[in-house]
Amino acid sequence: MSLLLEKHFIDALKKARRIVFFTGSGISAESGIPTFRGEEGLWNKFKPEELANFNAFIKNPALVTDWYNFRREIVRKALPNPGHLSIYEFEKFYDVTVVTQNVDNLHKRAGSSIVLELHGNIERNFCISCGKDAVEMPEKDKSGVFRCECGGLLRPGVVWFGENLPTAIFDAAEVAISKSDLVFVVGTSLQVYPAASLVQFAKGCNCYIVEINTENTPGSYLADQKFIGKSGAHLSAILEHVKRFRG
Ligand code: BV8
Ligand code: ZN
Repeated sequence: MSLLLEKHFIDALKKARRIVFFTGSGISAESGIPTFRGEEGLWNKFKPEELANFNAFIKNPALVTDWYNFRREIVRKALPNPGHLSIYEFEKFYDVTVVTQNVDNLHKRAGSSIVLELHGNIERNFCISCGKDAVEMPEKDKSGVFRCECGGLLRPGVVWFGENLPTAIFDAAEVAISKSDLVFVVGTSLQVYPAASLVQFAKGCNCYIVEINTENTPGSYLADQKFIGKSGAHLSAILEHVKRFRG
């Protein structure tokens, strides 16, 4: 796809040294991973309150365990798409930091060097009693849950609603944004806080903000440049421009 870029956007790309890509589940949609709030979204069948929180897990560990197993299977079969791969290729021309709300590992699998996972990683599991990470996932026990050697319940290493984000990761995201010239906001509905507050923070740091999304979002008014459309095609097309003047 060829994409006409506004002069101010080209100038910003030419001047930039550091870029942050702030991504949400929309960037993984083209890898076949359902988003959270779209029509086929994960939250449509269940409400976040019902599943992605600690109390739901304690109340019904087998149901929550099955939901994450179902999603892990989808993630394992998924491949990084042109959106993830373009972000990796941007590293040839800029200092790049990826700040993602996604738990699907696809940025790392695409090769990105610095990936800050604000909401954890679905491939990680740890014990709620002794806190140890499970290296190998054991077989489910009779009640349909995974247990640690100590007998404690194993839970996914993701940040649930009502849980704090990992402070060091969130702080590192703010530092990366404060040092960056350009922030791409890709495939996120900006509904979930405090992650969504990073776009306002980027504005306060005078970053040039580029939003790529198939729809408008509550953060669109903050964007200096906005593309309505799929992230895979748009990021690849913008990368082609960069190759022309930086290649
Ligand atoms: C917390 C891991 C402190 C689990 C997830 C204000 C301040 C602080 C907190 C709050 C606040 N207001 C409300 C809260 C509470 C809550 C919250 O934000 N609720 C929302 C729903 C209102 N926040 C929290 O609980 C956070 N913790 O605040 O701690 C605290 C402590 C105690 C008590 C109170 C507060 C924790 C939030 C983390 C939750 N965990 N994930 C799991 O995955 O199972 S969030 C989940 O939503 C995913 O991580 C997901 O990434 C994230 C955000 O969603 P998006 O990524 O944006 O996905 P979505 O489907 O919404 O949008 C996709 C977009 O892509 C769409 O715009 C679509 O148009 C676009 N798109 C689709 N296809 C494409 C595309 N774009 C481009 N190309 C395409 N092809
Ligand atoms: Zn344990």
